[in-house]
Amino acid sequence: MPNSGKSTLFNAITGLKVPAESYPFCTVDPNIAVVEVDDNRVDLLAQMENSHRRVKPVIEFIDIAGLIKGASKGEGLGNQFLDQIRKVDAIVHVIRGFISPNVPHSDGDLNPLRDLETVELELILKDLDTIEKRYQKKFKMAKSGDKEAIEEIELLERLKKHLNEGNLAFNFVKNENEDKIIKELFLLTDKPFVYVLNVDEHANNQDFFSPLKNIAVKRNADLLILNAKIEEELKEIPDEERKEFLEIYGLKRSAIQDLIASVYGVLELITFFTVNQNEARAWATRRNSSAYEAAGLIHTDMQKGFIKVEVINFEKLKGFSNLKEAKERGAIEYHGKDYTVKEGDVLKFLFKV
Ligand SMILES: Nc1nc2c(ncn2[C@@H]2O[C@H](COP(=O)(O)OP(=O)(O)OP(=O)(O)O)[C@@H](O)[C@H]2O)c(=O)[nH]1
Ligand SMILES: [Mg+2]
Repeated sequence: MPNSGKSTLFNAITGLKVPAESYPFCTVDPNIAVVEVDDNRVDLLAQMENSHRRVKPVIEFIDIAGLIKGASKGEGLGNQFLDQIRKVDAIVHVIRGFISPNVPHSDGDLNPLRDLETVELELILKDLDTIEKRYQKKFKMAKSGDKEAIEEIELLERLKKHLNEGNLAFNFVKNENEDKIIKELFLLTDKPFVYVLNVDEHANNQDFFSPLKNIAVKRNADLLILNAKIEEELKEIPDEERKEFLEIYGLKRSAIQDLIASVYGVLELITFFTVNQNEARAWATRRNSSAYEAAGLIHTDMQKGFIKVEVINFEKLKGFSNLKEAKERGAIEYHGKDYTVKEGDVLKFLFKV
């Protein structure tokens, strides 16, 4: 929604901004921030192996304008932003939980659950439009007896019913083949969500919390409570004064890293590492990726010429002074292409060029 604190949170996030030039995929755009995912395991690995560089994964955040009632029918600025939503992997839905007479609320009073439902309804309605268009197209083909079209029509009918009942496409139970068909529709609600309730010190957050928690559980989404304004101010505060500043508000640490962790979680990402003299690096990959897929993230040559992978988990490696010692003591495992990469694995790919 407008005035829920999206840009405020976005500005807070950009406190962790890394120079966009280092990431060639990043267009220079004031509404896009490339943020490093902090992971001190990279620092420890770099120390251990005397690496020159440290590289951490990044997340690209895009700040869009608020959606209002009717956005799916072109009301407000929202429409052009619906297309931006289509391109992302996950949605951080910022919900207003602060009272401020100076900041108008487009629907009057403070009501986080209603706001959440208003915005999601627009996304759902837009998805229903998309499904309907596809349905009409396939309907003609189904009538002429096309077997695949008949199956798809049946799927689209079930999906329509699911959305009409107020559910997100993300929560639709589907098999692999159905998932492939649905992915082609690029639905707005077929993505993981993180809900952020943006509160301030005056609002009674407990009242809002449990209805939001219920819906988050139902959606399989994550829910965070934070104060975007404090997070934004925190950005300007020198490191040595931060602790004291946070204590004034009864906070232990900034919530931005929690937000990044949530995004990681809903995207089902895990971290693995590679390390040599040149660089210590953390990589993000989907849970249950194979070693072969992980190699492909790094380089296609590495994937094509894959021979085997040396594996030691970071937790185990910590017990040695470096990789060389771990190897001498027989702590390194060797696996093939099908090895399932685990959170915290330190990998070395052996490949022929
Ligand atoms: N009191 C208070 N004000 C806040 C808080 N978060 C944001 N604001 C204020 O609310 C106003 C709107 O915040 P924005 O971050 O611009 O809202 P937005 O969601 O980006 O709004 P649109 O871009 O119009 O959709 C600004 O004046 C913020 O300073 C908060 O936690 N407490
Ligand atoms: Mg904004």
